[in-house]
Amino acid sequence: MVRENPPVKEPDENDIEVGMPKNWAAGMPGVLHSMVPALEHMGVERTRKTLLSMNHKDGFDCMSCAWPDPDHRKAFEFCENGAKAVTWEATPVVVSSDFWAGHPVSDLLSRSEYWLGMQGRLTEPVYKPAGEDHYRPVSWDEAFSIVGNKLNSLDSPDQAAFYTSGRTSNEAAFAYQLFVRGYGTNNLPDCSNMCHESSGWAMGQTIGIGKATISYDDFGKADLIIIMGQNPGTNHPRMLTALEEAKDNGAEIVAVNPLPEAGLKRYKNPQQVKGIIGHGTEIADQFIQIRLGGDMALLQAVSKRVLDAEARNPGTVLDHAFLQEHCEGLEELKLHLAELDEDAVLEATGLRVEEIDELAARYLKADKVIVTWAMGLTQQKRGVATIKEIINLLLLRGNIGKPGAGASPIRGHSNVQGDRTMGIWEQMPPSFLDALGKEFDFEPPRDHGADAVKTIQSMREGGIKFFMAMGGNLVGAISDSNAAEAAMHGTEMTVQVSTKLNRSHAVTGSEALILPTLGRSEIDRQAAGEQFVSVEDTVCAVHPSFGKVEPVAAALLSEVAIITRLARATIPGKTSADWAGFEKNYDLIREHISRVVDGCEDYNTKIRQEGGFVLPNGPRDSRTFPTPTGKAVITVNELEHLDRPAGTLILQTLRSHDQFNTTIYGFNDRYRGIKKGRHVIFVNPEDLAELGLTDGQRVDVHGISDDGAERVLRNYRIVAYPSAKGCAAAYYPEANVLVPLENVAHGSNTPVSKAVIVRLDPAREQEPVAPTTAAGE
Ligand SMILES: Nc1nc2c(c(=O)[nH]1)N[C@H]1C(S)=C(S)[C@@H](COP(=O)(O)OP(=O)(O)OC[C@H]3O[C@@H](n4cnc5c(=O)[nH]c(N)nc54)[C@H](O)[C@@H]3O)O[C@H]1N2
Ligand SMILES: Nc1nc2c(c(=O)[nH]1)N[C@H]1C(S)=C(S)[C@@H](COP(=O)(O)OP(=O)(O)OC[C@H]3O[C@@H](n4cnc5c(=O)[nH]c(N)nc54)[C@H](O)[C@@H]3O)O[C@H]1N2
Ligand SMILES: [Mo]
Repeated sequence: MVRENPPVKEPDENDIEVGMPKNWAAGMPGVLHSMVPALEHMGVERTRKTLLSMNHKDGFDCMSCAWPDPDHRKAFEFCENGAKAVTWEATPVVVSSDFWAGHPVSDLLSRSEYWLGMQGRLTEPVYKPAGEDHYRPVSWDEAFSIVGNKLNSLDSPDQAAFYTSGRTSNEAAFAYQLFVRGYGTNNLPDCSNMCHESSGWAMGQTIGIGKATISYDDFGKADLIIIMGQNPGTNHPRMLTALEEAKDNGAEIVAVNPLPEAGLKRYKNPQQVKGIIGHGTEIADQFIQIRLGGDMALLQAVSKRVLDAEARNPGTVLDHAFLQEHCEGLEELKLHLAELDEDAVLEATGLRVEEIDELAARYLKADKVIVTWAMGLTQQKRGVATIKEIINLLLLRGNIGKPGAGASPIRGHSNVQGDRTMGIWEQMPPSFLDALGKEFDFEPPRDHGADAVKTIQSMREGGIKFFMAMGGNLVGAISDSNAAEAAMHGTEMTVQVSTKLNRSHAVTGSEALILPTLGRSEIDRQAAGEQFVSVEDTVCAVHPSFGKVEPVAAALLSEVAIITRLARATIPGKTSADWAGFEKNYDLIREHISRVVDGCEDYNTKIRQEGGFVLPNGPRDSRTFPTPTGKAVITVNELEHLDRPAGTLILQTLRSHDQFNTTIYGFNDRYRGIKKGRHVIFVNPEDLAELGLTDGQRVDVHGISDDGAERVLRNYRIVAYPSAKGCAAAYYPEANVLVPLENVAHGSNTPVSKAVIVRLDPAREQEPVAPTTAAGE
């Protein structure tokens, strides 16, 4: 079954082809696109076992995003990008034992993320001793004792940090945070720190819980769905089916985005005849092309119009009974918004008054409103305040805690929400720590730990010397790549638990280990038999996930096995945890989860019910708000927007259609008309004219910041693109070199990846440019 790695072909960035962007998403081409690489890489049998069991009730949970499964699952309930994710994981191509001798770390450092990922699955633990440039295979026992000895030699547990990426299962996450707290630190940074942290903060402070207040079925019941700062056609493609159903039921949809994203315009559903041969469904009734960072102003302006309408017709607009019984802070909001500077709103949003009026009219007409959002809102300096304004707007008309209405952050990684529920957070509340300590007879550390940005800052200052990652690619994902890599290089030991190679395996501490692990699609056999794991989706539904294909290598351990064996090598007897028992049978872990994690009582029983179970959620279920006063808090937020010095642009960093975060599947961004390359910057044609630049020209993109450090992306091709005026876009993770580490959102400390001030200079070395043609199908 195992295959040698084929030579990896990378495109020449000078041959990028640029065609017209698409105005529709998915449809049959989407499904076909997904099947071809799967069949090519995995063959018929493995393709059948993976693609056709993904998202089925006895199959595994798709690892591509946290979008929920409807109860009525269909055979096609996977999407093009889900298929890419599973093909990437379940590939039979492996990194062989002799790979390491031929590829020193210095060679890995010169390789792209694409090349690294294409080497195939990691199959055996490897170790790089201090002072050496090569990893070499080691036994599992050797690996655990190297790590355990290192951890026990540190002066303080706070000199270690333990990262988690959001694919880790609930069982592994629970065991991991127990090990880390048993060892003695709360340094548990995670990908969420760079992702929906702003949502968690804003919602926690206003409605008392940082999770969506809707269930899957609410989409079909809504009158109005407002999608802000999110590109579902690429990043949550199955959401388009829910939006189509909502439209069929009469809902209006508004998209707020600086870019006219394909999936927000029209959707061709591959499961319906009209999606295969017809025009598909028009998705957005109104497209609001907002400037980067302008959402806070837009939301305040709409709330002001709602309050004005109430003032004109008292008693008829606001949900007075709801506000009276469940909310506080309305009067302060009224006073604040009465002073709203409409000129500042137009400046911040770049919109016309009529567009804002139209959105307000739609909001006032609708009885049931859902607002969804993703990275366009969270990765902003004022991301927390912006999301608080969403809550304000929803509360005014009682749009929380009733069918068809609510606040819905759409999570990214498939189990990032579950990981948080299980205690992966550097700031878990005392009630959780108390329960954990009681359950396992130890005293958990109480000081808050370091988040992702603080971990890098602490490494730079010599504080954190040991770094372990349960999945992910922190140096690839975090801002200020050069600074982050220098900090990581300065540590004493790095340990990566991974399925495939990435940049974080090349940017090491003086000693480094790679511990390969099973993917979610693979069968997990332990002493007590085949194990399943559990995950939580973006609407708080928890369900089991069963691996289906043979593991790609016999030596692979599950994440749970790696954590429990490491705990035995590092902190035997420190807690009362039966680590060996955990590894044998994950039911034992779930028994503890039942007693420690709120809402997970009888976990082993509930997880075995058909379809799993839904975690309780006070605002959604009963309009109870677990805030200090028991009321939802309407907040007052000072309007702020970005100043853009003359001659500069605001840049957002986003995902192409051919990537999963730092994993690059390919070099096309079909919906945006890009083929064979990623080094492009999308710029509005009017901005180009003002800056004296042209489509196709090569430029160096300079990040402008106060610290005077040089941050530059060289030789990028300009693509004239209908982005909002003054707002450019380039692909993450490459563009991370431009984002200063200190540029973080107020409150959540999330890197501001969607608002970087840049200057474009003609490239130092001019390269020939391929002509613009109509690329794409
Ligand atoms: N195929 C695939 N699926 C994925 C991922 C992937 O990389 N590939 N990543 C997963 C993860 S971890 C996450 S968090 C999600 C990310 O899902 P998204 O948040 O959809 O991801 P981005 O590509 O960052 O897109 C941000 C969107 O917000 C818009 N935007 C940017 N700034 C602003 C702003 O100021 N205001 C408004 N209104 N809009 C703005 C952009 O134009 C873009 O459409 O997707 C998940 N799913
Ligand atoms: N500039 C900019 N930066 C960003 C963002 C942005 O929009 N712009 N988005 C941010 C967001 S939303 C996020 S979530 C982060 C993502 O940050 P991360 O989660 O750290 O990054 P990923 O690229 O998702 O991690 C991919 C790696 O995970 C490993 N992996 C995959 N599956 C498994 C598994 O089952 N188990 C284990 N142990 N390992 C596995 C593989 O080795 C793979 O190389 O990036 C953030 N960074
Ligand atoms: Mo994310």
